[in-house]
Amino acid sequence: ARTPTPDDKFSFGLWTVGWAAQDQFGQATRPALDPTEYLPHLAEAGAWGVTFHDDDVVPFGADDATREKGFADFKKAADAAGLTIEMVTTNLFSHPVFKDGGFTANDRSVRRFGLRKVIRNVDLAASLGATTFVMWGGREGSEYDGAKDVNAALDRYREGVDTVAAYIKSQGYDLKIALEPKPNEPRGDILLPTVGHALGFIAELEHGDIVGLNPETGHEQMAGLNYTHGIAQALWAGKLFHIDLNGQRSIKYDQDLVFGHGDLLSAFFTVDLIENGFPGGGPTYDGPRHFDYKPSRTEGFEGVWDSARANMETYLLLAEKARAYRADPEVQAALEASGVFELSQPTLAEGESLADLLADRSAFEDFDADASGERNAGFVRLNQLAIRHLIG
Ligand code: GLT
Ligand code: MN
Ligand code: MN
Ligand code: MN
Repeated sequence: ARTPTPDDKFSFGLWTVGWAAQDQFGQATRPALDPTEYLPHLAEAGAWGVTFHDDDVVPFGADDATREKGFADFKKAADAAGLTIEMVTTNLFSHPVFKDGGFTANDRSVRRFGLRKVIRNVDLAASLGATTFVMWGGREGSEYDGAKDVNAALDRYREGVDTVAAYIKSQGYDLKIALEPKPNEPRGDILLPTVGHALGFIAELEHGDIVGLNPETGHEQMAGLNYTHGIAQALWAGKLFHIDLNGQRSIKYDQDLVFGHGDLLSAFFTVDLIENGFPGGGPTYDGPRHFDYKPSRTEGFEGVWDSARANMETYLLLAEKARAYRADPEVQAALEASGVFELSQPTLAEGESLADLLADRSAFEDFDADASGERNAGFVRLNQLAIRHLIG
């Protein structure tokens, strides 16, 4: 159960294992290989899928012939390795032209250029059979509050996403857009900083039915937020279209560690939710288990493949633990005793009106709030059972 199979639907961004480890302070520590060279290694490690930005495969500004050949070669290599191209995304952040954003740059000509780049990439994604189109707006934001009209920026963001979504529909592509929130880095502050902000944005779209989320573990945790709760609310809203799993230790720069190498207990409950669903039932996630991590700068190629494997192994180990946790009668009894299942019961009975509630003396006048307040919830005991399964 610790050896990944295609059924596990593990996928990797090409930019993860392909990262040459150049950072803000130092040069690359690994050479960049030809994009196609990563694919057999990913497949051998146990991956089922691969994802990429346009510019990961063909350099920015390449002429049409180079571009066509680059993507054709890549598709051929993916097929040969048996890897599915499940998601494609656009680089609207590396070239200096995007220094103030793609869809929300103050400069209108940049926005028109960015939109053209994305539309071209949508055609590519559809032609390669991808079903998710991620939009990470890393440069959509500002360093200085006075330099960005946020009202206008959100109007332009909506205009951009709606234009792309309408185009997808008009072409009949089997493609959904997944917005990826991040609070900061590379911009001082990024628009749509969290899952919640992005859900609020999607509700304002005209074509929001095909727009959902691609939440990344570390991005929520950089904001001090609970990733498992974030994907839970996205699920509840019917908007969990894709996930970026990785590791992060507390509020600091984006670490992109291996999944589980950050907050392990949080990772356990993330896997528990993805694999086992909510305790009381409800919507479930069926999409790729996509990793967006960076092999640490200290690693050579051996470490690149060790770390790729580590993501999948950690996920499978946690899935094993989470299954045992849910199947444990003691856990089930503790969930019951803690009222976790009771939460699925509506607060008003079926057919009960507010007038009925107001007339129910047992709900208020005769209710013993003090006694209720003294009740032991048993949540700590329940959590310790999770710890026992995790490290016992
Ligand atoms: C970039 C970013 C990631 C996004 C990728 C998709 S690119 O590496 O840090 O979180 O998922 O654009
Ligand atoms: Mn990240
Ligand atoms: Mn990243
Ligand atoms: Mn990501």
